[in-house]
Amino acid sequence: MQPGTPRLGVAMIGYAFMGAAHSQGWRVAPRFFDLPLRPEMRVVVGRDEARVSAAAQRFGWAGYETDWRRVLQREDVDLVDICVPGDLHAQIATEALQAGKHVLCEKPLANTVAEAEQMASAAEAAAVRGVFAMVGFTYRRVPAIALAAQLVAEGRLGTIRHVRAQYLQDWIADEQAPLSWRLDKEKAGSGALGDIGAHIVDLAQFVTGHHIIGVSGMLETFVTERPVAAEHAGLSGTAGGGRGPVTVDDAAVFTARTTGGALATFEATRFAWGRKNAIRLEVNGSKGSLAFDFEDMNVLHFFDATEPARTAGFRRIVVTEGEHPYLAAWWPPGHGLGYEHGFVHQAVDLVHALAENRQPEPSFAEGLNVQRVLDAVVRSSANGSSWTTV
Ligand code: SOE
Repeated sequence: MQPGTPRLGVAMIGYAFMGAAHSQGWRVAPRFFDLPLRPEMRVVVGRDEARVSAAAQRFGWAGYETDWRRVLQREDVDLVDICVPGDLHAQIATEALQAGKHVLCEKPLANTVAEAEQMASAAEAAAVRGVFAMVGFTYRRVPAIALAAQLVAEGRLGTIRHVRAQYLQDWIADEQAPLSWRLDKEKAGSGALGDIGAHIVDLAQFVTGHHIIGVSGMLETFVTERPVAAEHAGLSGTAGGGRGPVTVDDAAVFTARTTGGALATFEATRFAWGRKNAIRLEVNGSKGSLAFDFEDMNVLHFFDATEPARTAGFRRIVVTEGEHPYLAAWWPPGHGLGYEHGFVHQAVDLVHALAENRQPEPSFAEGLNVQRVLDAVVRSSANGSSWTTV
């Protein structure tokens, strides 16, 4: 980065799993990419002083605060990065935008469509003043996914006919796995649907360039009561005494139609034993197919149906060449990337958009669109899986 590069003061609210990942993004981005603004990790916010000060030290933040409203008053903060559960997104994002701070907000954008609408209109008003908001659908920044989107946009797949999207995890497949905020509707809004289903809705729309126009869905909660957690660690934790209700869905399955005339299927579950973070996306077009699985995230499979049938077959592209999206900044070919690189690329893309005074993508409007799809799935499921327009 050039000496004299203008600074971008960042405040991050929350410091758990997502906070650690975002910290990594902010810390590494300026070290590997030439950025037009230098992100500075000024302050991390959390309610528990002992824990937030330890997080500041560990993740490399210059300071900490225990009240998020205080950072909105700080002159040295230009951007607020929201990494807390969904019940706080609307309030923090709206006040931050009103205070003139750019916002990066974790997904799903909100817990309800009404909150997402409020956030999208706050973002629209702020954009007029050159203050921008983006939602953190990080998997868009996985190079193999970005390459898939490029191939579709270049017409290599022709007309898109099918999207098959799955997000499979198993971290609560054990019926004794304890409760956490992700299983609490008040905090998370929904379960697998919003937490991981939101990602595959975004990915399907991002890769194809289509939007979902209607759905037919089913939600299920397989385990309705679990032990209360004594300690939280990572996604789960250790069980303590007593039990409490699970108030969200464990799994969501839905079919959909898209603006481009494709038929799509979606499955999001935390009950797929052995599947840890399997985001699988398959797209079939009139001229070929693409397939991706995050558990082999440096690879994209491409079938080109215009090739002679005699030798045609799925091609396994190792997406680590300098000409692949984001890869010029990284390692020699074959030296793959990991989960955290999506957060680095997210910071890079956001910083470029801000420096160029343009709307970063995905915008809050796009986050609202995903929220409307999730809401349609909930309504459909509650109504015997009836066809529900978005
Ligand atoms: C838990 O299911 C979780 O951490 C999600 O909240 C993230 O968005 C996903 O990327 C990984 O899994």
